[in-house]
Amino acid sequence: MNRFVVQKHHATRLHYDFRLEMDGVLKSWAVPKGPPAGPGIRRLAMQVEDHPVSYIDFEGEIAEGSYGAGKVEIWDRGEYELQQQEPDLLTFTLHGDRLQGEYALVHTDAANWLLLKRKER
Ligand SMILES: [Mn+2]
Repeated sequence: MNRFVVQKHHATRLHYDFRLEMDGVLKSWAVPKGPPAGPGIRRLAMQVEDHPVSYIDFEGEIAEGSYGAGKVEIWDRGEYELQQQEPDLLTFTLHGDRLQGEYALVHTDAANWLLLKRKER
């Protein structure tokens, strides 16, 4: 299984960086309101640049004056199973400490995606 991480990032604007280990990199989305707690909630997830896999364990302080300055803490981590991988749709099951179950990322336009939790089957 591949790994995922959610890093809570206290930058100028608080957001949660949702990252999936995929194809040798961390595919990354910035989620301003954080991952949805339950089904029926859609959260804007802006795709950002891929990060190196080594970043998966990063916690700490990004220095003042650097891009993304502020504290980064690991909010959740674990493994995931990929179910569907299409250009505009990813579905996967998360096995994290906080996030458990089936989620989807749906591409809407430009860098914008929606992160949602799917109903239990
Ligand atoms: Mn960030």
